[in-house]
Amino acid sequence: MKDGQQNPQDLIVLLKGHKTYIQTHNFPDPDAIASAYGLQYFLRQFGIDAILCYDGSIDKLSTKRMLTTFSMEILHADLLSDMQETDYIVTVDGQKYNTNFTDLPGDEVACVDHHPQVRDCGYHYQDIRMVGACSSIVVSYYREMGIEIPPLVASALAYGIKMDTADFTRGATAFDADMFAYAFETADVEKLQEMYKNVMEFKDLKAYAAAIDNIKIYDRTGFASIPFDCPDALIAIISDFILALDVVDVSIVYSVRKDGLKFSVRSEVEEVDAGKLVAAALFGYGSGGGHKTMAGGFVPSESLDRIGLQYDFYFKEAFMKYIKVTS
Ligand SMILES: [Mn+2]
Repeated sequence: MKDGQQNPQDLIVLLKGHKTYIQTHNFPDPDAIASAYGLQYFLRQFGIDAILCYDGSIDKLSTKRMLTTFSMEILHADLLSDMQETDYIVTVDGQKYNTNFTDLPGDEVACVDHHPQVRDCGYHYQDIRMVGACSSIVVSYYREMGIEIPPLVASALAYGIKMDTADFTRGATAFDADMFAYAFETADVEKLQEMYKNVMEFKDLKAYAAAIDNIKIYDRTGFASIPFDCPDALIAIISDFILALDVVDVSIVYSVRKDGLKFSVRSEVEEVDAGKLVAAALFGYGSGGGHKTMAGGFVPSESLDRIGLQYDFYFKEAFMKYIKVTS
């Protein structure tokens, strides 16, 4: 199947009569959760009752709060023991075979996403568009089918768009702005505002402090290591935080985990594609990928053992080598 916009009617026809799950990428962020929730309500209008699911954890305050603010139910993979191989799965905000996508027993038949496709997943329906937020694509389904978005769902989708585009400053397109406007028309603005209050947890400060403590800047690229296990979403936030420095165009933050190093990479310059950068820099030892502006990666402990104690130095060299070649 080719990338690009699809007719949501085809998705409805495909799923009709099948037990359906909507799966987000592991450790879902607000855009992933909003997309799943928005798609769930959309499909329900056509008699398809989908179950939302994810793997990893929902551990950031912003994502945890979404579940209560918007009254969502999303099941952890551990609770899906009755999922059959014949059940259908729609992957949102990510794709089958991605390193951050657990392969659940069901059949991944469809995908709604805004990340570049790395390999053909054999989807029967795939709507993959290079836009700022997956939530924007979901909003467009409502508009195309002429369905009004109820306030809670509209607020969640508007929040997903705002968060994934960093308030329209990261990877946003005119389409995202249009879809935000469409969702905002019916959104419960108070609920949306609630999501912006008291957003930081006290324990997050430890990760900020560690990153600030050892940040190193080479040639407009900022590196910081967090010497303990830190949730994916928080590493990403710290990567954004370092990118906000006036002397930084590319930020690379990694957290030291029991099973390896978890990377979050950001770029705000055209010459450096964050997805390609992390894939190239980790090549041979781990894996990585993502968008031009934001990406992630992982290097397992076995690989770190091969690199040795100097892995900080190794990765700095690997990232800088790629940046020098491209810029
Ligand atoms: Mn997204």
